[in-house]
Amino acid sequence: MSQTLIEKPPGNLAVVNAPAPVTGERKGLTKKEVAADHPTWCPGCGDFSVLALYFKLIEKRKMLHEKITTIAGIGCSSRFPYFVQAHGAHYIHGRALPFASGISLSRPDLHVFVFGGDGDAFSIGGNHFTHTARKNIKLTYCVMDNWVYGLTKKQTSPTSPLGFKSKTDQWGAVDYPINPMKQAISAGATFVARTTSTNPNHVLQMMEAAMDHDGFSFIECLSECVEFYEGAFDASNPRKGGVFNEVPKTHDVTDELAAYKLAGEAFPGSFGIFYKVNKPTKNAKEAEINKSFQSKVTGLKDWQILQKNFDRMK
Ligand SMILES: Cc1ncc(C[n+]2csc(CCOP(=O)(O)OP(=O)(O)O)c2C)c(N)n1
Ligand code: SF4
Ligand SMILES: [Mg+2]
Repeated sequence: MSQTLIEKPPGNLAVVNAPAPVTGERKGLTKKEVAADHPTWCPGCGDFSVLALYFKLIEKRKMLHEKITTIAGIGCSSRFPYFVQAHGAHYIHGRALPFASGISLSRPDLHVFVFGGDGDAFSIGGNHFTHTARKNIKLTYCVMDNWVYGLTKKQTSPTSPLGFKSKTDQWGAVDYPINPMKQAISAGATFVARTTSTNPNHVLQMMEAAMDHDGFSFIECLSECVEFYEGAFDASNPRKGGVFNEVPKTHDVTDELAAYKLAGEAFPGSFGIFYKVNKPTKNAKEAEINKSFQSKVTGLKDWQILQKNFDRMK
């Protein structure tokens, strides 16, 4: 398997693991085949578990190399695509979603997975999060929330709780944290779920449900940074004396207000699917426009139609 460096944006490395073409009968991949480099995360980092479950998902769903697309921004969690032996990119800080949107819109045969951290998603990438959600672009965004900037060694993140002492808040964080679940619901995400890396079966369950959703699916996955925020999620981990409560069976996932109420519960709150509705995706709407346009310009290829549009803007 060859690893090809593609043209990189200034300051960041984009890498594509280009699998060799396979002939003959195709089988799904095993974890061994899809695991690339040895992850460079600190021993005990919650991100290991998320990666292992992604491999499990690939294996379980018998996915093929060329159908796996893993995109991320910058951060410890965003190193994710480096460790997956398939197509992917470690893109610009906070810009994973627009990059992934382009792939999703142009390749309806793929399901795009985006992984990243709380800083990447809600600080520098905050706007992209809102707009990708409201456009209902078909992809899965799994934010590995550790309530801190890990890669840059302990700065306050948008999800750090009040009072958290960091390099940027020596006396404790004074800014109110954002609530990722509320943010996702109010932005228009059509699938909003919450899980924690300490419950592997649950993570896999959420990933599968997200992948099967036709629209923008968002998962907040608590993933402890053992180096800079040790014990942050103990209250949600039964092995550390905490409680893991699943979303009540009576919860109506199509009820936006009920989902919002769940999102407002005090930590550790509930885990599971908070919100899930079916709405036309941007993918479907664009495909519809293209189809009707193509009937008027028979004989032209997609790129020629696009070129015509650009020419019109000149
Ligand atoms: C444009 C730009 N600004 C700032 C940085 C520095 N930087 C890299 S990762 C990061 C935050 C990472 O935090 P998070 O997304 O929570 O990921 P984690 O490391 O915690 O997994 C920052 C500020 C950068 N690489 N590029
Ligand atoms: S610094 Fe924190 S988030 Fe980064 S690899 Fe280490 S434990 Fe994980
Ligand atoms: Mg983080």
